[in-house]
Amino acid sequence: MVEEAAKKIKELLKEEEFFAAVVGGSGIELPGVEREIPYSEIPNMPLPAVPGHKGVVKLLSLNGKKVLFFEGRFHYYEGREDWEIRFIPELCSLLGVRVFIPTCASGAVSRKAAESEIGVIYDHINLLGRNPLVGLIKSYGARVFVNGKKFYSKRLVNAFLKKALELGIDAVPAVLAANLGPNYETYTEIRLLEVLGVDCVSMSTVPEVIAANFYGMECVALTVFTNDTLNPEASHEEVLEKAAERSAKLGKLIGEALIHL
Ligand code: 6GU
Repeated sequence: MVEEAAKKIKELLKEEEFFAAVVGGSGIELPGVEREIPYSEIPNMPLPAVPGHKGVVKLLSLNGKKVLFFEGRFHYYEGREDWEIRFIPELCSLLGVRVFIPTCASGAVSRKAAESEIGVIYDHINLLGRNPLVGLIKSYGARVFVNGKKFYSKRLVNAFLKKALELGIDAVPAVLAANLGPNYETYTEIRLLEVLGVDCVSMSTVPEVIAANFYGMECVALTVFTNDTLNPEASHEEVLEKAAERSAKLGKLIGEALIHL
């Protein structure tokens, strides 16, 4: 099923292999766009249902490095099945992608995150109550017991932090928690997360990192802190404004970092 999708992308883009893949909901712009394919042209590919999630995959060329940028992703809170959550990571592995980078918006839980703009994720807590690898033991055997201590590549975490420093972008290493959603956290849930050592919380990214590691790719995840979870007074406009500004910085950071990886 995913093989058919991979075949189509190779045909349309006239490329056999891609260096890296970036996944985002919306709002990030990356440099070097050469072509773009709507998800609807890719066989068996799920289509985004969240408003503002586009559903296009872009081919970027960054200093000759071919990078795929998936704009539009799938969340468990939409009622998606495990295969849909695995789809983009599995597709990427079939396309020869070596570096897999999901991005997301998140709420800042820790003081460190609340005072920064961007998080370079180096660990996570999966609070989804779901795991995209459930059931795969039937076809893959013991390979499903992926080592969680190696989910985030030290090499990539360090490369992104270093590049952010060079560019004057305010990025910090961060622990991400994923909640199923679709509701945002309660006051007491936020306190719980804080006690657990969480810096930020989202509803995506974590399951994609799990799947990507299963499929053998080197991973890091990046997040823009769009709101301070403990500041309910922030207006929606303020949140959107912050998100746009920080997403622009994240796009710049990703573009620059990928060139030098
Ligand atoms: Cl505050 N919580 C969650 N779970 N996801 C988010 C968020 C908060 N802000 C952006 N995404």
